[in-house]
Amino acid sequence: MKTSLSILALALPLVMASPLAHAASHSITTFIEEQDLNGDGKVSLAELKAGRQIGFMKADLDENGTLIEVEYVGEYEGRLMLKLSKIADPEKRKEEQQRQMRQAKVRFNVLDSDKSGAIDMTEYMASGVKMFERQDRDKDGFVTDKDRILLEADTKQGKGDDFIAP
Ligand SMILES: [Ca+2]
Ligand SMILES: [Ca+2]
Ligand SMILES: [Ca+2]
Repeated sequence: MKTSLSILALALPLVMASPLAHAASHSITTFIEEQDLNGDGKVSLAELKAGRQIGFMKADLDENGTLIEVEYVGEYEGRLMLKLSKIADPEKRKEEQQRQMRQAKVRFNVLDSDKSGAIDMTEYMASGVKMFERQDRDKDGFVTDKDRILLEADTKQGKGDDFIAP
């Protein structure tokens, strides 16, 4: 009994700080964490493009140059599981997983802009560039922590958006 109680006490703050509390500004922080390849704390468009290219190649399991749904969703699921492992509550984890996987399928259809049933590199890149431009709030060509602060201020005034990285 004593053991399970102390585990609960340990787990609780983790749940509170979980990615479930997903603010728009949080997505810029995640974006920088994931896309800042040279570790200088900001993301350039060139970095974004390089990262997108690697991501695409990783997902393209049969290496035919396009991503079908199972490839796109599968690659996302791998990264998602890693993130979700930080959520202590198994119920919450499952709920979040189902929600995120539903969104991944929706994103697949959005990314497949010509509705060919597969995402090609052009489509994948275009969505990355669009995402970059939206995150770069001050339009200086880099996504930085300053953009996160700007977004936070805009959100407070009701001008921010809930754009989620595809
Ligand atoms: Ca493929
Ligand atoms: Ca397509
Ligand atoms: Ca910027």
